[in-house]
Amino acid sequence: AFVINLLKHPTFLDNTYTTKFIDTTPDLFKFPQRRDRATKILNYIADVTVNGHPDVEGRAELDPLIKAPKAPKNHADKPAYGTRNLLEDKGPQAVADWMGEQKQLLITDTTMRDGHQSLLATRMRSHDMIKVAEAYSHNLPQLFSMECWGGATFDVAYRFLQECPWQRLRDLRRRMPNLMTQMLLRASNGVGYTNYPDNVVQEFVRQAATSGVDVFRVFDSLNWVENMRVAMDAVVENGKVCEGTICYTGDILDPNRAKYNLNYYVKMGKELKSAGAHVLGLKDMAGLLKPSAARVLVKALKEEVGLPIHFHTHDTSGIAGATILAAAEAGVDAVDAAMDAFSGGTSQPCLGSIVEGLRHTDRDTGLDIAHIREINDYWEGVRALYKPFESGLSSPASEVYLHEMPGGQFTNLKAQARSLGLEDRWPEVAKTYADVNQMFGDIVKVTPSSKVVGDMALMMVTQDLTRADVENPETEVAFPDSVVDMMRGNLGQPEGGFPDGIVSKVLKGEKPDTSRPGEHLKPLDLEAERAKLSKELDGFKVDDEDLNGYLMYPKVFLDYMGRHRKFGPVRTIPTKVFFYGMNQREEITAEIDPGKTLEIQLIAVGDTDDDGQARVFFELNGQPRTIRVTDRS
Ligand code: BTN
Ligand code: 3PY
Ligand code: ZN
Repeated sequence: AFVINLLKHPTFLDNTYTTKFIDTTPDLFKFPQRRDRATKILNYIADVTVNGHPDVEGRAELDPLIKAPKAPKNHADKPAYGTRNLLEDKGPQAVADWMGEQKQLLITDTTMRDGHQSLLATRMRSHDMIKVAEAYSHNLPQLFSMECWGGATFDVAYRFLQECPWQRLRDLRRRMPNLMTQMLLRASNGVGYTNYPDNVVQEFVRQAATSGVDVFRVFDSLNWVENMRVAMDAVVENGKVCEGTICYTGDILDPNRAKYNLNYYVKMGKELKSAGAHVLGLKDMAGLLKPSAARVLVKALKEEVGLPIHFHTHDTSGIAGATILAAAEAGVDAVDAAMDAFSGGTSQPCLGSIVEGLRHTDRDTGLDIAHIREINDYWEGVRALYKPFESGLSSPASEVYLHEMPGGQFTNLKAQARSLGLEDRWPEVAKTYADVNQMFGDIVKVTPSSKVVGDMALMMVTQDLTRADVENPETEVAFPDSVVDMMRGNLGQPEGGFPDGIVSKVLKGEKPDTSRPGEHLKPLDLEAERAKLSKELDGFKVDDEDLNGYLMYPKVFLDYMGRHRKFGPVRTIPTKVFFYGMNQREEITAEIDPGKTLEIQLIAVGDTDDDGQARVFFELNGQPRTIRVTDRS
């Protein structure tokens, strides 16, 4: 039972695990705090200074002399005309047509989404993104898009960073008016881990488009196009770029993996085109597409589907750069890369090196390498601030061809295995993950289906069960809830369906529902949900962004609101202070509204008195302020 509970814990949901469980504090939102925002922020800083932050406790320490990095200067008077301007002027089809006409390889920068999701357990704060956004818009206006939203970033923002993901989106959008923003959307799973009612997905897309997303990369975790239509239609209806996406798994060149052969991908590409995709996404979430396979696949998709192709991969194996160059030779239109300091390993290949690799060829990207270096210097400084969240993977891993784990899951699952005492048995976990995949019928593994396979593999290794044991009708097996849920059909259907044998063993004879989950999930009464939420928050006026956050993650959102009432807009303080508090005599600023800046200096931390209260002395805008906090240290 212990194992099963652990697997259900939210910190193990996906890429978000780091070190230990954090007690959420549901009682906070029952006591509305009426203090002003400055006082709330001082309370937060005092608390972290005295008690530390649970998320970084016991983890690698920062360099004591570390400084907040500074963003480079703008090298133009104003942002040059970019893809976002084209989208605004002429619409999404014009963007797709333009892509197809370009000779240069178009580049999406993933640093603000998949880069840190894959390398730093998704912990990058908005503060560190916003500071460099203007430099991007002025200095790299030729970028195709900035991937900066969706995937795991949505819930991690609320859950661990104590900030609103919608505000992040608006803040970035405003500072990069010429560049398209891009998000990763898990189709009917929204930015969550299970299928939502159709109207919730539609409402989420509408809000994301309104708050600032331009390109929606829509994928389904089982590659079931039927289950992508609601999300794709919503993107098209909102006038945004719909990147209907194939998730790549297996190996098209391997005759033993014939299920996912060239025909399979071409057929899916055509289905996505008929479903309204403007652009065809090719998402290699584990980094399995080998260079020679990329040549064949990209050429076939270009010729037979006829949409511009946007390729995404991960460098887990160490040869993804070669795959990108092969795809470029075969005519791929756009590729994803992460800025150097956030590239390699389970993240995307290195942006600067791809740009240089294509210099003086007919696919020259046109991006200024000196400007890239400057922005990258900034990112190097940012990465150092998040040292406690480093996964520690120090070299390429050809093992990925065995287990096929997505970039974001690989290091996460390793950390989970470690915390279950299975560190020495990692090779078994990797092999079992591959066995589970075969037992489930060889499925696409990407959030959320990858999490199901991971849960099952960890359960089997912990309980010393082999695939044969699980499949043996004589053996009693307690399956993880996520496995039961998937076999019931709640994530939809994989190519060829789940094997009957495993379905009946998991469901103990209960019949699965193989129809599209959205067909039997009743639409939610959104206004009733808004009223319910407002009531839970003592009459707080719930806007559409808040409502959408709550619909995706009810409990996470409520916990966030409770802490927000207590601590205020802590997204405005520097990252080092957010995780470590302040040193004596240190001074910071926090811009809580445009033009309204707090100047905060920590004067001293007093002794803790008999009733366990510590006094922390500040100067706030030059005025002395004393904050009392409970010393829990
Ligand atoms: C959580 O607790 O769910 C998320 C982490 C937020 C913790 C910070 S640390 C300083 C401050 N004091 C608390 O009790 N919580 C916040
Ligand atoms: C996500 O869904 O968050 C992913 O990054 C899948 O690759
Ligand atoms: Zn990815």
